[in-house]
Amino acid sequence: MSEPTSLPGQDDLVLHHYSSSPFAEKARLMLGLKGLAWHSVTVPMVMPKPDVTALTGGYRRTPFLQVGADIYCDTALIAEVLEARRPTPSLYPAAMAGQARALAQWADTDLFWTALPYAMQPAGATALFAGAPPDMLKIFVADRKAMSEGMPQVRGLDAGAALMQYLDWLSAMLADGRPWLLGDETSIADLSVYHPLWFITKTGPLAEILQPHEALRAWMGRVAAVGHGERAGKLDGAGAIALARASTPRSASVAAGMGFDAGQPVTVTPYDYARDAVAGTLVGLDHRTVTLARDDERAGRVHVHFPRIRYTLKAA
Ligand SMILES: N[C@@H](CCC(=O)N[C@@H](CS)C(=O)NCC(=O)O)C(=O)O
Repeated sequence: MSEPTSLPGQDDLVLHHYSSSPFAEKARLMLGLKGLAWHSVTVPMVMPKPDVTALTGGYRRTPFLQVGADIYCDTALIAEVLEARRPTPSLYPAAMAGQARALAQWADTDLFWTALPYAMQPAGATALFAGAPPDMLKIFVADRKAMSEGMPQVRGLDAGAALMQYLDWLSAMLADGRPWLLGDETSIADLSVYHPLWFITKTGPLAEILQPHEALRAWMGRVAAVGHGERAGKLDGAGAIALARASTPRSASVAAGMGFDAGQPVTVTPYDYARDAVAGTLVGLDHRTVTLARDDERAGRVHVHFPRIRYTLKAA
């Protein structure tokens, strides 16, 4: 008989992720940079994800962070939550904060959506899915095709050409011998640029594209050495839902002049892909974040938080 395991506390950090997810690797590294302890929930790579959507209300992307009955979607927001929890070392050091945010946003969008089609060319996909059940690649490709419907489809050769240029740009940043992309301090830019390149390292022969970039590869070694913080425990989806149910969401407030009122029924939808609308009651809003309250049959009352950038907020 297995020992009953106790749930994490209402203030503990719970990361919902899977090991091969690049954005999850960014989140794990953020936890590592901050030296934080966290509990781990492994989520499925493809739909359906009933335990995920019980908590998020429909947002399916990976990772997300749970703190009791508060659910933080998107690594841009997870970074802010971790920064508030442990301000040093900062993900946005004062001397480079603006540049770090802008470079991170480029990496999480353009660089990631260049690395992905490059990596998913046949040789890369074969390496990435080596050892997976025979149908997994097919299931994955169909899932991601449905998820990214309407996005421009970048061909492998186009992605490869763009990636070569992007690697040159990044190498040029390190040409003066600085340890981190923006100077002497690690920032969110390092972790955001790292995760698409980390994904490329798993693509067998396609990883050769990194070979000429010696300084960049040495920098990747420094980022990897940041580590993942302390894995305090493991939890399954049902445990995470039980934790939400046993917790009370944090209070939030709606700022005046943002075009919406507290208590209004709204939806929040990612702009770009995985455009599943999350519906709820507006309880928090400013120019940086939006928070919905939802009542879930299994998870009870939860607050689901999104960044304001790259998410559409609409009256329901
Ligand atoms: N902007 C999001 C992007 C997250 C993202 O695209 N994650 C990928 C995995 S690396 C994903 O959600 N894929 C579909 C899935 O896991 O269901 C973030 O920063 O968290």
